[in-house]
Amino acid sequence: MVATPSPQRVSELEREARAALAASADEAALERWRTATLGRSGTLTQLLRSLGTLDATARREVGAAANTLKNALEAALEARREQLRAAALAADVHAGTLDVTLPGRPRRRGALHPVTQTLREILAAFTRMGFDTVEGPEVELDEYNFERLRIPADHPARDMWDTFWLDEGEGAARLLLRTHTSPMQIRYMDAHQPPIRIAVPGRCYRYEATDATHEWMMQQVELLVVDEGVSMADLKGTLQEFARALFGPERRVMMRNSYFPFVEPGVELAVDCFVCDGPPRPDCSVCRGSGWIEIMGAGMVHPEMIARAGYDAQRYTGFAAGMGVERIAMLKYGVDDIRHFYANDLRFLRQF
Ligand code: FA5
Repeated sequence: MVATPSPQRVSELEREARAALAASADEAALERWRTATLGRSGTLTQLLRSLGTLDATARREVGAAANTLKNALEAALEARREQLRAAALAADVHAGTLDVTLPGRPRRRGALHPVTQTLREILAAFTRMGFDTVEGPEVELDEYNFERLRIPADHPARDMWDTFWLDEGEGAARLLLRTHTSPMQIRYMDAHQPPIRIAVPGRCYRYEATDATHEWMMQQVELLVVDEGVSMADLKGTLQEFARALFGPERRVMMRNSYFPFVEPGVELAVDCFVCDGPPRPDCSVCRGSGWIEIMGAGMVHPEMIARAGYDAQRYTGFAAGMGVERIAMLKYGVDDIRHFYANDLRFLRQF
């Protein structure tokens, strides 16, 4: 049975409710208080519902008082909740379970992959020498990867690059994963006129067994320079300046004869082995006892390619080079097995 609503009843209810609120000491008690007072069948809600039994004047008076009380009690509940929270925090601090003087936990910062760092250094060195950076497709046509580099279908030089063929196209239109970045020599010459001075970074793929210096996926940077009067001396000077910029003056570089169908003459650039670091050791897995690590192939652009690009082969000459970024990263950081780079082992990667 609910008491008849009256101003006295409102005051009485307020006294009781405030006392009960003051006695509620945790979140659960606050929730019980809210249900008992302001909830659907709470005391104040019932009082408001029974206002209809009063005459108009009394209803207005008691109604106003009850609504004011409702707002006041809601505010009092929030204030009590805040008070309890502050008290709990103070107790925690006092008990020492929360040390607000502790320094924040630092977030571990990510870093660029060592091969990416090396690639950026290589490109920066060539940018300083006036090269533009351009990129080409990883899925390439036989035409650009082989044919137009003077490696026709029956040419034994195809054996130098074990190829991942894609099951589409035939002959020169057959698709493959490029085995080197050299196809961009052709693509670029087709679309531009000399003078040309470009560096072409990119991933290359070879279907071959892996070992300490061979991966099936690796990155290369191709160089192509075509202009009037470009000579072997320019090639040598550019590569020596590059080796000095990346490895410092103390690492020795060596150029020796090599063969690539798209250059004439062809050379290979090697850097002395950082593992042996002196007289070569016969059991060294990195240089295989030779004392040298090959980092790139290079040479003078074959005159036939200059002519096929539509340039005057009497007037223009050029040089090209293709280097392995992982090999260079190995030399820079003294990594003795190329397979570490892509093994996704954070213990290895965090060292750089
Ligand atoms: C080429 O790929 C030629 N396109 C390079 C070239 C360009 C010659 C322009 C002349 C003119 P080669 O197969 O030697 O050549 O590879 C070039 C470099 O890529 C090597 O010196 C080596 O540093 C790197 N390389 C080759 N195969 C691998 C491999 N499996 N894993 C890691 N690095 C490799």
